[in-house]
Amino acid sequence: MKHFLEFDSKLVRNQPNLPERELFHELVDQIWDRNWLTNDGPLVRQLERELEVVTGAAHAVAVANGTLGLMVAAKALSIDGDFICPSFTFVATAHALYWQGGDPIFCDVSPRSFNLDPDGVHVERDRFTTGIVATQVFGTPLDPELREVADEYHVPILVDSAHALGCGLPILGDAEVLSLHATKVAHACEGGAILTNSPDIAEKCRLFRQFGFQGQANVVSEGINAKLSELHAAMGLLSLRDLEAQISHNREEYLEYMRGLQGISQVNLCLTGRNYHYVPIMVDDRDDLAAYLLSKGVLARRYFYPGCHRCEPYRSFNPHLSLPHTESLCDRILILPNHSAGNVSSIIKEFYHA
Ligand code: T4K
Repeated sequence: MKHFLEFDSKLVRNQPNLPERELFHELVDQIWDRNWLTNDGPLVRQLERELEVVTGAAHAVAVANGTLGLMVAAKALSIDGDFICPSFTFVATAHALYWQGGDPIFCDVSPRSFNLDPDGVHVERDRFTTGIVATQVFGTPLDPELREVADEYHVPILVDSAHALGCGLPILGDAEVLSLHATKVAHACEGGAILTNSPDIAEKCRLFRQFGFQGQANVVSEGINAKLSELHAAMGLLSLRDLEAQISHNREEYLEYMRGLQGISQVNLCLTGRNYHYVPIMVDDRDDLAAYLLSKGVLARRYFYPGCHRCEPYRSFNPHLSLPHTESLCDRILILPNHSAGNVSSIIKEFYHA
């Protein structure tokens, strides 16, 4: 089978943003000089401080990727049994907690915000629910009522903020998790961070991230290896410094799409978060349009097809579960590349003979 690189690299597609090569080399030289590669190194700490400034969170705890961030944060919040969770999210949201013994109760999303619907949480929640896990899809804000629902039922909220860096959203969850994966608005190749305003939760996450070690020799709790390396932190720091420029570029592209897609009645350009990293459109004939774009050299992605509840192992647990809004979105949303807006819009016009 061909590696997707052979195929994808020729296409107009979303791609990682790279900082200046020389700046990366300078940081790599520093790492060499210190010969300090991982275990809470100085670049990791610097990245954490800069993430705190950018997000406004009191504490940022860097981790090896967003998935491990969700696992560590869920452990710190004791979300360890049934948890309410959207199905319109990347499968990592459900997998991370299921992997450590949690049981997702999939709940429908609002067709307007694409995010967890607080009314659905009221319906689905029972006395065994240990927490609410909510994704800020495309970096859009959660309904603040979720906080009230969580407080009413005395359960914590874990927010999957993998898409939301740079969106300026206030911290609503007890902990929130960023992804710094290569395809995100700022990235560390692989990486992530847990954000929280609680010093106790931050302290727990730091312990769990490093095998439960307090200091060099004392193991005071359970733990896992979720540490970020210095090399990854170097990339993360430089990428974070380009965040504002990246957002301006994304915004220009989004506005260009607004102009380019105007008047095509079949296409609904959806709202996106303030980092404008995702350009979602909603169309009824999504798969035909995606195939047409591909035939013209443009890779547009289906998000989050088919929906977590229709992925294994969850589908087998509850094969008849129906989440109408989620299913409608999974079947109609297409993410366009966040560059080449003019070109892609004209191909879409062609498709619809608009
Ligand atoms: N929660 C949510 C809501 C998430 O979206 C994610 C991750 C997570 C949690 C978990 O966070 P992490 O554990 O990943 O930190 C990607 C990413 O693999 C995944 O990180 C991401 N979400 C997910 C939504 O997207 P794919 O399979 O859709 O994309 P991928 O990796 O094939 O790349 C997309 C395009 O970018 C392709 O055209 C190829 C191109 N590309 C990709 C890479 C990695 C490049 O040109 N260069 C590259 O190095 O999963």
